[in-house]
Amino acid sequence: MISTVKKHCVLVSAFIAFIFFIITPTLPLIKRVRTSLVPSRGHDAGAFRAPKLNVWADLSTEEAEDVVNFLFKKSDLNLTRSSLATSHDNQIFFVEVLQPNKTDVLGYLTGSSAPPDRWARVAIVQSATEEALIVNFKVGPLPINEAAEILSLEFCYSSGRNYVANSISIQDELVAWSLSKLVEFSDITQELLGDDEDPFDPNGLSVGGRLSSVENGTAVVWVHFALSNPTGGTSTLLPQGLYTQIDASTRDSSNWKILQWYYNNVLYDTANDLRDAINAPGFKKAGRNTDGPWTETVDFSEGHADRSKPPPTMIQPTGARYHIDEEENYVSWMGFEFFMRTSSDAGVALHDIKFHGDSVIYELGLQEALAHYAGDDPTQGGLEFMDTSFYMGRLMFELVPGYDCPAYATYLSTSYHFAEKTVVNQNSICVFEHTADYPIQRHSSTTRVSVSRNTYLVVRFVSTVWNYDYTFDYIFYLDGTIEVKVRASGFIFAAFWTGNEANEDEYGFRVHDSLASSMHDHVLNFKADLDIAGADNTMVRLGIEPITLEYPWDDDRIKPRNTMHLVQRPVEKETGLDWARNSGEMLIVMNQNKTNEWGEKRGYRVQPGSGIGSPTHLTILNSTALGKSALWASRDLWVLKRKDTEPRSASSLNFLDPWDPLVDFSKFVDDEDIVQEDLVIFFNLGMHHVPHSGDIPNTLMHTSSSSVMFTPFNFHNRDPSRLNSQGVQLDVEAKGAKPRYFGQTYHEGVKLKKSDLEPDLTKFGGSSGNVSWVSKLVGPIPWA
Ligand SMILES: *[C@@H]1O[C@H](CO)[C@@H](O)[C@H](O)[C@H]1NC(C)=O
Ligand SMILES: *[C@@H]1O[C@H](CO)[C@@H](O)[C@H](O)[C@H]1NC(C)=O
Ligand SMILES: *[C@@H]1O[C@H](CO)[C@@H](O)[C@H](O)[C@H]1NC(C)=O
Ligand SMILES: *[C@@H]1O[C@H](CO)[C@@H](O)[C@H](O)[C@H]1NC(C)=O
Ligand SMILES: *[C@@H]1O[C@H](CO)[C@@H](O)[C@H](O)[C@H]1NC(C)=O
Ligand SMILES: *[C@@H]1O[C@H](CO)[C@@H](O)[C@H](O)[C@H]1NC(C)=O
Ligand SMILES: [Cu+2]
Repeated sequence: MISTVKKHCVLVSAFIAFIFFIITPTLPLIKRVRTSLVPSRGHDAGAFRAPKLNVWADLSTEEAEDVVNFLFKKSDLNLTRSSLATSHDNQIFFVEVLQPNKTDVLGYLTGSSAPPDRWARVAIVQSATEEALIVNFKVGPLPINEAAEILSLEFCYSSGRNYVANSISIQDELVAWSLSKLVEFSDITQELLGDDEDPFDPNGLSVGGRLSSVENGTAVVWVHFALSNPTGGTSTLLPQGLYTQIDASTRDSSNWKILQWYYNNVLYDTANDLRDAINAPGFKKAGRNTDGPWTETVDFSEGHADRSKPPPTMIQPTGARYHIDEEENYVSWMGFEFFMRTSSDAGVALHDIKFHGDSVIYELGLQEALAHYAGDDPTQGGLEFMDTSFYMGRLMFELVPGYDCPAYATYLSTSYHFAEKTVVNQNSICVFEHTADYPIQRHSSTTRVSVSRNTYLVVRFVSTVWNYDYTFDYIFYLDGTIEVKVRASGFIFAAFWTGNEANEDEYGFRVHDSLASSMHDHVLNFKADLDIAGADNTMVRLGIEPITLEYPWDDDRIKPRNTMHLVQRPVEKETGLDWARNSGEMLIVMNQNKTNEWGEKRGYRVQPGSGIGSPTHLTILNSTALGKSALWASRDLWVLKRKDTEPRSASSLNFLDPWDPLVDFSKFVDDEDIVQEDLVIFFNLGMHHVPHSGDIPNTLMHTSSSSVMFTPFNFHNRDPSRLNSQGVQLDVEAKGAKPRYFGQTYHEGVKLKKSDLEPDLTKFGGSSGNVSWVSKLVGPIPWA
């Protein structure tokens, strides 16, 4: 929202998932839609069909509408239509599918029972009552008929509650209050931050808030002043170094107060103290940050001479080799099969991943994406974001063909049902095959060379959470490996640089006039419900360890021998684990009851993938800001017994009550036996992000990536990629080489259209997926 006040214009907006959050006065709350995945190019829509229904699919628009109508018939909910609702009414936040219990799905997948009943889950913003809450219900079974019920939904929350106190209910009022109140301090902002700009300039000052404490659904907030930039979204690079604290710890705004001020490393108890200081001789002003070409993400100037030639690109001259059932969101490629589904908060998850008919993973998906900052000012010092609170699925915007994904990819659309409306995000998932620049296998011998191409399948989506863009990939390799990868780009959330010599470079590095980078940890939690050749599995730690041994065949002169060996240690109880130092331990999930032809237990290894270094966990111990809301972040991964009552490690509402969150992950880790049980691994991707001058204007994806791979380990009798990779064997003789191709070669007469190389982008953002509308609904973009 952009609201202008007289001199010095103060645009009050909010960049933090907290107080100012998603809800804007003129817009409905949240709402959810069925995810329909609609191919738009590159895919031969034949008669390919999934063998089963996608029982995880989100609600269709019709189902969602039925649920909404049903809710409005329940007078005890006392619902107001979102278009009319104020922050003192009850309204529908979102409607989406309630994921079925695995217990009920397994029978269906094995053919022994009917598909489980479909239920919807509903979040209601309950603000008509004295205590503002967000309350969760389940509604069903679907389709809605006389038997349909609305029931409290708490089985999936370790707190045992179905509600959380809603500190964001006061957002609208707080924004309005701040707008009117902060104008009283225009003399301060004008003196410290002012210049001759038009006071009604939309690029004027804005403020954003960070919750510094939450209690009973109300809050104390530190706000900071920044320059706003409605088009470029650069306000996180334009902090102005002035901060003030607002006490909004009651719902009644007549009790709200401006508390302290902070400027240039000095804390002032009141605004008058700051005024006195300003007027005293010798007062030192900090610098300012102003916008300019330095924040532009693109440089259109000439650059290197060779930039004028377009670079090499990937094409798909003979059509797609994967198959997608668009109705059921089911994909088949080179022996892999899986279902896709979306959720409004966590984007795309995969289900029932099989490789050559064997079960590998029942569920693979994001749970939460945390960014935790540190610094010596009141904003950075307590800043953290839990990005599902912004509804990352809904923030999956349209992908740019030819740039985000190859031109020939299949693009799928998703939809969500928020505040009685369906939002469609056009072309927000892409699926494509790609051939790596390196082979998956090669070998030269005296007379023979063999090389196999490394072709893999990618499911990709991008979630833009205000200043940050996360690109998520699920990658499938020909040997049965499955990789989960995240890369971040976008604007850093920078700190104001005061040039304080006492702690120079303690939390980051100076990157512009009065700007410092701000160290932070990214930790993204994923669930992998592994079913390695069946649901009952055991996690084995395979130690690679030094040892001193005597072998009977060794010369007495050199006995004993220093060497190394393998040690297997099954993990017997639920626990957290870290990637071993020097990779001295492999983590392998095995099925003790299924062996390969050689009598070895079939397994999949869980390992850091091809990111920058090992994935990280949270550096901060017992974070003051997070409380108990993200305890999964303290280790690299957790191995737990799967339960219907623990479907998610986190809730998008956890930030509203950090010390008594809806889902307290630590309660999942309760010492249960996990040998040959149905295991779940909650693992973290992450990076310690210490931005430097190269993060200006944007963080680059190759410096901010993290990945975990699931790789077959004795799962097969030999490498299965031999059967599906494509390549050449050369027999080299005196007369020359005789190539023998496996798979097919390209043939003459391949015709390319320009759009195969450079898609027509003039239709981008057209049809139903109006990015600007969606982003306005969501909130983060317009603040920027
Ligand atoms: C229903 O909500 C309205 C506000 O929308 C409120 O004024 C009224 O008191 C509520 N009724 C009940 C019975 O809670
Ligand atoms: C899933 O299982 C839990 C725990 O047994 C149960 O409370 C819940 O009702 C089940 N969900 C559905 C949709 O049946
Ligand atoms: C929150 O509620 C509790 C219990 O009702 C009360 O003791 C406490 O003072 C309240 N805190 C605030 C900040 O209102
Ligand atoms: C699975 O293996 C365990 C030993 O690891 C054995 O005790 C159990 O009987 C086996 N179960 C089946 C169904 O074969
Ligand atoms: C964090 O909390 C744990 C458990 O309460 C405690 O053992 C540990 O000492 C704490 N660490 C720090 C740095 O406060
Ligand atoms: C997108 O939506 C916005 C706001 O509703 C509207 O102003 C704009 O014209 C729309 N753009 C397109 C391409 O439909
Ligand atoms: Cu970062």
